This record gives sequence, C-alpha cells and structure tokens, in this order.
Amino acid sequence: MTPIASAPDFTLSGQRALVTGSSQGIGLALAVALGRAGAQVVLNGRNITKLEAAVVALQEAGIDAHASVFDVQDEASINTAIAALGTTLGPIDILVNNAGMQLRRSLEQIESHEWRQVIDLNLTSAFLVSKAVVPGMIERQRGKIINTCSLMSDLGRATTGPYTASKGGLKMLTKAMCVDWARHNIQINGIGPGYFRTEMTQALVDDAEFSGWLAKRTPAGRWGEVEELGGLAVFLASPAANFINGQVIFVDGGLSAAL
Ligand code: GCO
Ligand code: CA
Repeated sequence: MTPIASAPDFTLSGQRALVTGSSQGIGLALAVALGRAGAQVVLNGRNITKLEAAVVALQEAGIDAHASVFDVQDEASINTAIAALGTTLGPIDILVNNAGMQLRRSLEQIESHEWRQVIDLNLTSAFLVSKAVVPGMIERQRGKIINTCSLMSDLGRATTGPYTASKGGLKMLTKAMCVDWARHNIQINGIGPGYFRTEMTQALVDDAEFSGWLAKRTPAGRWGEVEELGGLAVFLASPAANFINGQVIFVDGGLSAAL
C-alpha cells in the first residue's frame, strides 16, 4: 500500500530571507510574499531612507522585516553586511538575488562603462552576494537561492542589449550554481518576470503605443502586477520545491509561449 504523503510544505516559518534590491518594485513584492509566508525578511538597498520606509511598511503589515544597507557590487560592503546579519539575526536560509537596473539605448550607443555598470549590478552582484552567503548554507547543508532573471533571459527587445545579456547570463549562472551547489542540499532557481508594472517599466507603462503592443503580444492581454510574482518565490523558497534545481520559471502571462 503506497503511503499517503502529507500535504506539500509551502511554509517559510523560522526561515531568514535576504532580498537584494528590495526597497521597491519586484524586490519589495518578493520580500512581502516571503514575509507573509512566515519568513523573517531582510531588505537591501543603497538608499537608507527608501529602505527604512519599506521596512516600516512591512513591519506595520505584521512582517518581521529588517534593513541591510550595502552595495551588491562591492565585495567588502557585502561581506561586512552578511557577517553583521549573521551576528545580529542569524544565517541566511533564502537568498533572492534581485538587484538590477535597466538601460534602454541601442548597443552602438552604449558606452563601455554603462555596459559594465549593467553587467555588474544585474549579474556579477548575484555571484558576489551568493559567494558571501553560500558558505553558511554549505555548512548547514541546506539553502535556497532565487535569481530574478527575466523574460529577457531568453528573448531580446530592441534597445535593451546590456540588460538582456545580463539576464541571459543570470539564467546560466542559475544553472552553474545548481551544478556546483545542489550536492549541499541547496536549491538554486530563477524567476523570469515578463512585463510588470514597476518603477523600472513606468516609462513603458506610460507609452500607449508600447502598452498597446504588449496587450496584443501577451496571451493574457495585460501587464503583470508584482503581487503575481510572490507565489512562485514562496514555492521555490519552500520545502515543497526541494527537488527543483537549476530552473528558470517564467511568469509572463504566456508571452514566452507565443509567436
Ligand atoms: C524592457 C523592459 C523589460 C522588463 C522585463 C521583461 O525595456 O523591455 O524593461 O526588460 O524589465 O524584464 O522581462
Ligand atoms: Ca525584469
């Protein structure tokens, strides 16, 4: 007789989550979702004012939220912050590498320092922050890393070259982390947002022509709302996803499925 398994465990209680770039936009929405699922959440950003406002908002919503100001591109700043968190709160169980930026211009008009800025913030930061957090995960033989990839991990759009390249790299870094770290019971996966209303895409939301094109191009016929990303983050961060590794799952209203 096959034993009747218990229900999958989607709770994050007792877990500590760090979300980089989480004072607004997708990062903040992911932090809220993880907090609502029971995790203690640490928000990160470079602007202490914005970050503290976000932490207060989460605390007022009953979420155990804390701030950690550090630059995800600066290795010394990262290592100091991760060590401080380890002392004050405890080890990081769930790391969401979300920090990122967009720069919309055709490639031939992109300066080399602008290229490096996008790659550093969107891709290299995930390597640096994960490298600081993963020794603790290896020691405890468990951990969750979620990388905020993008529809543009797979598809390009004119004038988004550096971003597209960085998100393609982040998809492959997700697989590289999987093959190096899965043996330590660490699960590393990516979330691939399609088009969501955020500060990063406000210029596109305001562009009637673009929004009209997007509604036609997206099978669901609309922009995503950042709250619609939380469910996948909670699932991937939970024990229910312990045998999912190295995957990027798109949340895009079907856009990547359609011609
Ligand atoms: C753009 C947008 C996209 C979205 C999203 C799509 O200019 O096309 O900024 O890159 O940010 O990442 O997945
Ligand atoms: Ca994106």
